[in-house]
Amino acid sequence: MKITPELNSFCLIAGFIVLLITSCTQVSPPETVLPVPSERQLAWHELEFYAFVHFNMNTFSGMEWGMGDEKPEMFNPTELNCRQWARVCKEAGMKGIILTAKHHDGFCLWPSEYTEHSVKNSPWKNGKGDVLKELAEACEEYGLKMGVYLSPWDRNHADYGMPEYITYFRNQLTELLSNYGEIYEVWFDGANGGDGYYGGANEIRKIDRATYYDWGNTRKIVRDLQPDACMFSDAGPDIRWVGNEEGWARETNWCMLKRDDFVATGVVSDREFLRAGQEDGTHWVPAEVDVSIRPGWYYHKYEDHKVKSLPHLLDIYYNSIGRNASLLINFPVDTRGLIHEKDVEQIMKLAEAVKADFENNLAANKSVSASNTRGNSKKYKADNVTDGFAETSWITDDGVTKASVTIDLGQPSEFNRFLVQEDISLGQRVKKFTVEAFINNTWKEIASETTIGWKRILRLPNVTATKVRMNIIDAKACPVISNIELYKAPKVIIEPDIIRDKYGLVSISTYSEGLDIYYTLDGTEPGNQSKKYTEPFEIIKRTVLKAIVVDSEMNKQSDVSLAEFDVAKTKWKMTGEFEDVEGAQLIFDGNEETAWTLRDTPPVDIVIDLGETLNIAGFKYLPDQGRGNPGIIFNYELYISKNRKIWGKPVSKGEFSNIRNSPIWQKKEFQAKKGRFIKLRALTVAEENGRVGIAEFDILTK
Ligand code: FUL
Repeated sequence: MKITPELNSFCLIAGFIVLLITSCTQVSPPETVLPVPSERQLAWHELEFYAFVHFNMNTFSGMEWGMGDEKPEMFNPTELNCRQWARVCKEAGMKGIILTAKHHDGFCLWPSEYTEHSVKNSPWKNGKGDVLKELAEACEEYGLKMGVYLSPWDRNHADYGMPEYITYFRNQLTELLSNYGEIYEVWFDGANGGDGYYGGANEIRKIDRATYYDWGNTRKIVRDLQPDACMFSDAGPDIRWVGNEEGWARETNWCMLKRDDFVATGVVSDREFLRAGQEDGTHWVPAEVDVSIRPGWYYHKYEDHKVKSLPHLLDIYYNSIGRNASLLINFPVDTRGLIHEKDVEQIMKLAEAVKADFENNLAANKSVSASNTRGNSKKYKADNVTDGFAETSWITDDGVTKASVTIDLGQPSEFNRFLVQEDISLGQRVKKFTVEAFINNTWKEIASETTIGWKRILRLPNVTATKVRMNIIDAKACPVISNIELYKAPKVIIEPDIIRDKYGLVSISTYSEGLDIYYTLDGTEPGNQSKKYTEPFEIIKRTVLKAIVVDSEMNKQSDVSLAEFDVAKTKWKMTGEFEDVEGAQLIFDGNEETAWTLRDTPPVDIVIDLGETLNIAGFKYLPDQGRGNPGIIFNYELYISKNRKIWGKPVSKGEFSNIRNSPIWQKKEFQAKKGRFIKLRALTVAEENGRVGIAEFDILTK
């Protein structure tokens, strides 16, 4: 056939029309994979990081669970300032605050119409105050959301356990949800029923969790008054507990739960379901990780030295937000009514570290290709994962549950964080994925993981690659990936951990890998000209060890860690009745986290054989560092003997002043005396429970 100019133009036009038709053909969006989140849940997912404030009667009674017989007069903060709470939370990058409006002891932080057991009968602001109102104003000022914790269990109320209490509880709920503006989360604690004051009855009251609260109708109040609020309880209905209070979710974490299996009671006996969700769950009930910045939920002065460290907080951050859960960090507001300085310092360290980790997204706007794109449509193209828009996603054809997406970084780039998100409005789909890096022209697998959900962040060793590929290995249906980000988080330069075992072997460690440790043994300040730590070494006599962490690349160094050692405990032995007690060895192991709790109540003698005669001029005692009234010695005597028969007078005696409030290392010095046996006599303890607990014991020689 002869190609005439007419034919040529005809072909061109026809081609154009075919192209037009193809590109105009609507590629259908994927079907949702049920269940999917509600609008209110979607809004909640976006918050990710918000604060709990435990501040109430327990702050003043020193308890974690008050009995309900506390007097309103006890509630008297001296400098209560909700604006300080809001400022700290805002600066820390948190999006809201949930306050314990009423805890198990029943005291109300707002002047409820339905009880006398509230701020209205306290000396604070002459009974004219309302903490909820002050918090609502502070949240408004700082652009934060506000949530309320209302304990269903009430150890103060005379009617608890009877139908009348439900009316009371609902009235309170109505007050809280009507008078303080928008509430984003209502926290219904799972702890329920037991002993209490109950208006003076002082008895044990049990309720039937399945029926007592008539949850269906109680929850309706929340839906009617605050339709956008999510309700938290062990098994939802909107948000589930993560099954621990330590700050972690499982790596495999589904947002779904077979809610109806639990919803009647709101209690899940197998916590594994809470930690990991259920792949075949029938309802969208994502996990919230609740954890306190200190060991306790409420403020106790004796925990001032136990505010979580930056490494600990970073682990919590990555093990919650990085694992498809939200993070609710608690501040135990103190008796002044302020977030304590030490808590502020630590949360700001976390905020700065998180900011530094996610400073520069190396994948932003980089070109992306995929093994399959839904209907070859631009709408679902691979680049959607790096375009910065949550609304656009890379989606494959129906039935394609194995697919890859490759980000071309254009040049060798170093990273150690991989962040990925699914568009959960279409359901959580991915069951398994891997990440590969293109290094020196070869693909190398750097991660093999399971679920994604709203957000998954992987912490990886530093990798330098030109391309990064994510392979979806298995999914419930075609994957819908809305976002991928890559970062190079800086190393965390924090003072090193030093630990010496019973035999004098000293180990020094850093939190981040790839850092150097330098140390001195003569009391001088270490620097990068000091001795470099390469492996554990021995210290068997009196020595001051100072160590720092150095990042040579960045020319940065940490603060100094200081450890004062005396003789190694190689030959030390417990004697007498404790000789074979396994736990007794824990007081020589150099590990401050482990402790020995004695069965006997004081007075009790602990006799240690040092295995050699030493000139002893002092001793050190670290009480049990565990949570909840660990054993703490208060009055003591210390004796020294050469032969374990003649002890003479104590070389030191008295009290460990303020040890209950501050259970840190106690050091006592005395006139030196030679001896091989040491007897520590615990005369009294600081806690009413009468327990004697020892984390570590040491001596000072001359
Ligand atoms: C628990 C409560 O019993 C604790 O006191 C605390 O409020 C914590 C957040 O939830 O179930």
